[in-house]
Amino acid sequence: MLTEIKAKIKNKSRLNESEANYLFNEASFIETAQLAHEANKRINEETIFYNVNRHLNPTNICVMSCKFCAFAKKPREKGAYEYDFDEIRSRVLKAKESCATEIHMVGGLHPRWKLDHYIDIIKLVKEIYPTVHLKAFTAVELDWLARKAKLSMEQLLLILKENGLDSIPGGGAEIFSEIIRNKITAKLNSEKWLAIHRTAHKIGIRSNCTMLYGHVESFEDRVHHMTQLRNLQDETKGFNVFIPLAFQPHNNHMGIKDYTCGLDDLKTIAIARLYLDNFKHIKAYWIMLTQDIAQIATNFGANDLDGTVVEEKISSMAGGTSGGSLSKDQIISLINKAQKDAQERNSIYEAISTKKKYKTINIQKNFLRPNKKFSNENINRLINSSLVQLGLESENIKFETNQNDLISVALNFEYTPGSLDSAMSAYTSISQNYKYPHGLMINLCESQYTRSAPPSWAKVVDDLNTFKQNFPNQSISIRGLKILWQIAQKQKIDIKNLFKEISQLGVKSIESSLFESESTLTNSEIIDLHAAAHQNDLPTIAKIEISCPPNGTIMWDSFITRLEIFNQLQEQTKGIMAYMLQPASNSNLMSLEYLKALSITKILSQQVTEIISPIPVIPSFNKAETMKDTFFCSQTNKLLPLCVLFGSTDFGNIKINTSNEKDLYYLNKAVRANKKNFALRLNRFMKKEFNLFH
Ligand code: V47
Repeated sequence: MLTEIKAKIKNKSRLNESEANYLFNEASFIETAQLAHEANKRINEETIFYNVNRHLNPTNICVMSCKFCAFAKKPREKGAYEYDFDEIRSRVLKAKESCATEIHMVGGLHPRWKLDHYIDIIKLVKEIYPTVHLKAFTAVELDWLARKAKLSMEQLLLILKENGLDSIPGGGAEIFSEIIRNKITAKLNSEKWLAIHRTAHKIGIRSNCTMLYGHVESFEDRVHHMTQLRNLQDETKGFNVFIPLAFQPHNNHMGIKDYTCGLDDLKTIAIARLYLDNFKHIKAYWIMLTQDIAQIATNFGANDLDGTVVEEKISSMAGGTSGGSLSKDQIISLINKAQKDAQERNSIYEAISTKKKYKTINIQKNFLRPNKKFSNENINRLINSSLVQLGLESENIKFETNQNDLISVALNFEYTPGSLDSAMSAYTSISQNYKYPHGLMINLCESQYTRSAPPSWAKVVDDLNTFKQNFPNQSISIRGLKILWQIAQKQKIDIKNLFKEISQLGVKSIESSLFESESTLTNSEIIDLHAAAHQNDLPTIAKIEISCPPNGTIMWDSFITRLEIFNQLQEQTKGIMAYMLQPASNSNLMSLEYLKALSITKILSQQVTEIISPIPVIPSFNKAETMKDTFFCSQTNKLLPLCVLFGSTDFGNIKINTSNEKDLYYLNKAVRANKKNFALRLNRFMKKEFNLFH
């Protein structure tokens, strides 16, 4: 069916519901994304819109009790508020000072506020800031106001328009399938929602439209929802933009613990771009998606990021982790780093102010690359390719090994030299009850966050011997490649002899630690280190750090150099089991850049077929993790499923010293979202398929 869909898109013919359902359920996601990206470029070229806006929510007091909502409060409930005119005035003044072009104003269905009160608010806004565009009142609020004032919708809208209302936001649409809608809200039905927008369009008020997804609806429900919007748009042409809203699961009554995963977010945006052929604009609302996913979405069909927002309540009260505000410069940078031009717009999508063009990146011509294997042209082509193009290229590379559809993780008991006795007894009790195959990892890095002085080598050897005697069949690995190098220097022994000793002790493999920076090692030092291990039958995991200064782009030169020298070593020794990609410490790396590095690694290094993305343990990727005790919106949920799409085959190591059910749950979810199989990685990167949750 994809061939027919491709042909239809090419001929600009409309997709039907079953084709959209096919895209959700069965089509290759990366091919769908490519189609959406191309369609978007045809419609909007390389331009991504943003606006300078400010949210204003005059009250959260609401007579409705929508299950998904964390914003609404009952009049005497803790946290209920209503702004007086002074409060509103000061917020509008702030909007004016910050040159916001739009105020987005919505609130609860207040039991006592009458139409006159709302009109006074509108008048106040326009009195203070006459040129601002006032986008206000969802269809739900409008319905409530009209009923209270005993006016027809048309009468109400004309009054509001006369007093300063400029357009209507897209809220309250939720999901149009009545069965699902009735499960999550008792607010106006879908027919009424559509009728209100139809009326608005008829009298010249433009509006936006949304879809709340990621709760209890199915893909079919999403397609059905978009069909209704597409039909109305055919009729009126009054919608500015379509905005899919990712469900935020906290502080509400849906009983859902998960945020939407990155793959689902992008799929929804890409399919919306393809299906809604009569919409010029698709918004990736960064507040609900996270900045990282919204940025990626600019390469998957979206052409608008919404705005600076400043004070957001609806999403943040429901557990949104993106923070409520972005400066204009930050939005521009997000867009430019996604290789798109940033264009400020007004509320009806007219361009205002100058466009900020993105700049092509080039590796430095004079950068010293010792084994210059790839041509500069080839590298420049790759680093300037769109993310979706890289995804497609890397997906088309298939390796002969049958391990590639198995996405793995290694489970290890980790021992950091120190208190051997307590570790031995902990290990004995954990491993006796532990239900999955696992290994033993001697972790030479004292703590995850600090680098330590090298431990005494004699002590490490003693500890290793003790473990070996007590657990003769257990597979033992060592983590801390650079520390081994430091140990060899301190002991004044040849690193080769050190590895020989390690090998004789029965250790099976060596890997770098996430927390030791290898950028201080020269290229020849790092190669000597790996080569010495390989010579002693110790395969290694080679770490490649991605450096990205704040406000800069990835330092591709050093990244590519490491890749080239490792690839060359691999041709000689075949000792590298996998590459592990990690942001260098203090790097300000966005998900989009990480994914680019991932697929470029796969494209350029076909001698190493396993690529590790240790997302769950990378602290800089998990800053947003605010709700540790419940489920969380960290990159483990958002980014990890995308890593699989862009070439990752393994998620690194999970410690079994403490409970890791939550990690395993997310890892498994990331694999299944990609329709791949989950495996445990055993000794020397052998994978064993594993069904975690039957
Ligand atoms: O209607 C409520 C949604 C909407 C949650 O028109 C939730 O430009 C996720 O419509 N998780 C209001 N979503 C926000 C809205 C909007 C936002 C940005 C731009 C525009 C625009 C419109 O927020 C509600 C509801 O669908 N919502 N609770 C929640 N827990």
